[in-house]
Amino acid sequence: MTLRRALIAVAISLLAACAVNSQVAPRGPYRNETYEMRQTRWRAWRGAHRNIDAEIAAFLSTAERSAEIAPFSIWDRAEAPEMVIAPTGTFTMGSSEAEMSRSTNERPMHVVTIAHPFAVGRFEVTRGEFAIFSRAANRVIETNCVTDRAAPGSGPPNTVNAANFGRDPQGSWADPAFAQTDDHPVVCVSWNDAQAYVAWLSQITGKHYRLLTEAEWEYVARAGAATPYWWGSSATHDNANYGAETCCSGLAAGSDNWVNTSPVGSFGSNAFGLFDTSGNVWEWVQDCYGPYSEGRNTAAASEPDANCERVIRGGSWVNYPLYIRPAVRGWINSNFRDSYLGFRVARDL
Ligand SMILES: [Ca+2]
Ligand SMILES: [Ca+2]
Repeated sequence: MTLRRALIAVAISLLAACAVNSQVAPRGPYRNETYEMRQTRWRAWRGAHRNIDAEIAAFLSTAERSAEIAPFSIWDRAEAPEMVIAPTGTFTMGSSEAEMSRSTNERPMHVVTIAHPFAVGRFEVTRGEFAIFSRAANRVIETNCVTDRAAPGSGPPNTVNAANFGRDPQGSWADPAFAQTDDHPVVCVSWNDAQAYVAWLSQITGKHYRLLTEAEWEYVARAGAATPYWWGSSATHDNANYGAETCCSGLAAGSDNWVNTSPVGSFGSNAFGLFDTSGNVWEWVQDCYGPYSEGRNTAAASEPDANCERVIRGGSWVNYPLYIRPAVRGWINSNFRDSYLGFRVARDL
């Protein structure tokens, strides 16, 4: 084969690979769904669950809940996120010696009991869901989110502190410097924004929505798994949206077709029926950051100081594989907004 023919063959195979990739790209459940379509879908769900409180009570009063039981869904309002019930149980929080590159803040491993069942968002809160809230609550769209607009494609550094990733005068959840549709996770929202969101959800539903505690987050992210990732021992772009192998940029590879955020639910769910706990966007939790060695962050939310730095979990589209392990702990100021940082909600039962 001549060099020219060989180059053409390579080009054709690359084009074919791209075409196949785009055809088989997994898509989230909300792809191209308008708000009107969402309302229709919710009305159908609601029609089949007219007495959801009784259904929940019956579900909780039957045999001991376990990870083997299919997730039980709750969807309070068309505006609200879809939730699943997390079973009660006991798990080991933190990472084992097998996770060679782990940070010292993942130690010591310790047993945590989740004594009360609660509901948790099946997905990260989407941009569409946050937009509904923003309009309904007449929120100002805050800018100065940290993005890579000034150096597109360079990505933020592979830390949660983003020291050389710039404050963006245009950057906001409505414009995080990369393309998003309504089914992507909302980014550029602070912990304080997340608090306003759950307060609004609580108001419109009459139920108590909140952020997960840090222990609850790791419990539902593991969903019974004691391995470094919920699916096993090795990172794979077939199970999560994350970045390059080395610091610091987004990467599309395998079933992960996205350099930035992906539509929620584009990969498989864990045993509790949750999507994207690993990667896509970091997720705010309720707790102030603190070492496990002081007994902090191990059961109820640890909040010794209202102005503390809050914990973020799960890693994101820009992080390398180590950072999307369920044991990884990040922390950052509660008014910080970043294009790799969003959240997931919990609801008391
Ligand atoms: Ca990716
Ligand atoms: Ca996530």
